[in-house]
Amino acid sequence: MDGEYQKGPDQRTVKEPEDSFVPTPMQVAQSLRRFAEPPLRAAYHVAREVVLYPRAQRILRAYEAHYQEARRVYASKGHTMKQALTQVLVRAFSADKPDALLTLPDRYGPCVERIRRYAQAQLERSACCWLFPKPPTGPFPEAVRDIPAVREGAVIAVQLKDWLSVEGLDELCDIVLPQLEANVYGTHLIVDKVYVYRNLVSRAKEQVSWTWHYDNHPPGITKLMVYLTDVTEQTGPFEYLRSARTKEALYRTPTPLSGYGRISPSRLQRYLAEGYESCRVTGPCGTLLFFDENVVHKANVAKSGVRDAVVLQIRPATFRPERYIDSRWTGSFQHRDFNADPYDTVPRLKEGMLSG
Ligand SMILES: O=C(O)CCC(=O)C(=O)O
Ligand SMILES: [Fe+2]
Repeated sequence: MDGEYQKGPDQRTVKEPEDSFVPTPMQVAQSLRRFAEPPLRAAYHVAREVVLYPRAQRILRAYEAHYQEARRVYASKGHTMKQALTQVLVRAFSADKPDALLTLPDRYGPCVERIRRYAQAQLERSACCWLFPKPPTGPFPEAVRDIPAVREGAVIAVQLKDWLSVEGLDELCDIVLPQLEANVYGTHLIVDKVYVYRNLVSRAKEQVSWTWHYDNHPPGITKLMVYLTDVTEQTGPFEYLRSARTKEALYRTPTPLSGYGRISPSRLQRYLAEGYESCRVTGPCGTLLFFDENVVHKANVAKSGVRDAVVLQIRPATFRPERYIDSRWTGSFQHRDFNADPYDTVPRLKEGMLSG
């Protein structure tokens, strides 16, 4: 290994995205066929792809250049990469399994316990949370469990509103992120998003992250997920697709701007027929998952119990942050997934979201 972090996935696992902006003759034919059906919608899709293609390519190039600059800055301060990870894909860590890439020291357990206690208390109070999908507006009773839509199983997840005051997160970052800076990225890192949420037992239709997808973000943006409850097959584990033979996760090349990359049921069937299998990550409270957002994955609705988790979306930075989590560069559910300009670290509200 030459110390280079190669983000590019193993060619064997690369699949072209369904919504790729590089139209193959087949896609062009499909687009033309769509004109004959619901004409306005098809015309909209074709026009959108044509208009967005150069912009999507510019974003990918800008992220790549930004990453190179972030590595130059990190190296210029005398930091060296201790080892390099060729591909992030999906990795699970726990305190009792030593791993050269990431060591979880003794203070990790108490740190997770602090986060767990805080998150659990907040996720039970209606005033502290958003519900997904959003039920008709309140007034809501004080306890989340008493909200009629929750009792009826119409809610999939409860999301914490205030990501900045979660106790223990700074310490979690101080434990994990310096190791990822030195062992994976070779750059300084910032926490771009904090998501704390609970997957509930629900009979609502699986949607967005609860269907098979890849996040479709520029390379270099990854996620750390820490389970805050014991997670079994029943309580809504993280699930991903991997090769049944090599156990390597399935990676999809991103095409930013076209939304999250949904994997259709027929596409999933094809993957399974081609030798991929699904893997549900179970484990005790404190299990830590580090994953590339462009692996094919999904969240699960709990069949019993609940699953609480904190997710940190991280990205390289061209500066050394005083704190990894800071409202100057950290956002949450109400913010856009990523900014088109990699140097723009300000959390930008999603359209239609009010601050706070
Ligand atoms: O909650 C989960 O298990 C997965 C959520 C997800 O899709 C993501 O964090 O990108
Ligand atoms: Fe996702």
